[in-house]
Amino acid sequence: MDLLKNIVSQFTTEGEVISAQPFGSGHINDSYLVITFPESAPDYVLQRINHHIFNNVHELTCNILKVTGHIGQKLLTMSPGLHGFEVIHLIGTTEGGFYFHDQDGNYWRMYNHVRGSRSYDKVISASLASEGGKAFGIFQHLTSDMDASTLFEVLPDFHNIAPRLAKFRELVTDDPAKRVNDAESEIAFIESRAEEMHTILRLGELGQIPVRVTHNDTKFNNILFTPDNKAVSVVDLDTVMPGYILYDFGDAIRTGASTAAEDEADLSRVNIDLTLFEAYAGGYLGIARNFLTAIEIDHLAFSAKFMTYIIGLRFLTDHLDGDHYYKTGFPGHNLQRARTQFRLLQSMEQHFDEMQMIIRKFK
Ligand code: GN1
Ligand code: MG
Repeated sequence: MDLLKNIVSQFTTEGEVISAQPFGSGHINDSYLVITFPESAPDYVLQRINHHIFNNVHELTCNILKVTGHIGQKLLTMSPGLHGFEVIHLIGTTEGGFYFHDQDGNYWRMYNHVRGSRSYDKVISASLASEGGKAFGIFQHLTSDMDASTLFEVLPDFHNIAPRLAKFRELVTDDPAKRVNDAESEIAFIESRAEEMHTILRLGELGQIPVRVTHNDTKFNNILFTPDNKAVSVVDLDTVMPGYILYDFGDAIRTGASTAAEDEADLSRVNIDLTLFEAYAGGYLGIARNFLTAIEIDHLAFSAKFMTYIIGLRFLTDHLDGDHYYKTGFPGHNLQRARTQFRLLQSMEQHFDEMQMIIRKFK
């Protein structure tokens, strides 16, 4: 706590810190909710950025400032706040920057905490899913007039299937952690769908889908809700970069329209929930159909399969590599996460025609 208090004192915060507790369920950065006194002072989210993964904290911060500045400006000048939407903002340091580099080499930054807001690891109702869809629809709408090329590519090729598969195949060959034998069926699962999963990459290479400002980590728990479950903001802006909109839709469905958690061990509980899918898609397209192209809309259902595949691939890759990338809670956690993704993907495959029909309804 003293360490964290000392870090907080590097930022231009209001009030006195009364607690700083681990916050959220991210797999990469360490986050703390900082509560201050008096109650009228804002609360904050303090984060230690994983600089082994995000190795250009300066450019990453510039991206966040650009995007939050752009959205903040638009919210000020637009019809009285789009559905009450807010944008989070970085807190300045006493030195005039937006991150603090400590003596041990750690990078820290702070955001305001949206008062009274909460997130959901599990979607509890169709209306929550619909609100979530609206939130990312609004985020993308408000950034749709930004020039994506002004943003730095923080994690190059983040959702690019070709280098992800190449790295995976290299590990299958080298087998550094001696785990290939026990993952044969998962490896075969990846290979059996590898060809189909180049679809979005090819559309991009042919110029058939535009590069836009995208969030790239649209897990459902990155959406903030008010106490009465209205979506109020989106968080986790580290991976905001140029990208394809399909990635953002797909990852939200992977996490927001599944009947189970990302690492559910009982695979019989893992399915696509078409009611949640329809609700999210309806909330999202209610806003996004105004700026998406027909080709983008036609691939939304596929994007859910794609993101479930590529995230499963990344979990499996990290498992074969010996668990260096994601935080894990127990041995074999990454393999379990991968299996859950593959089961969810199979369920989407079984219901793919229905998913397509649902999207068509909102077109
Ligand atoms: C990581 O840390 P978190 O939960 O925000 C990952 C995402 C994955 C996600 C899977 C920078 O996000 O790409 O979708 O785990 N972020 C990074 O749960 O790799
Ligand atoms: Mg993230």
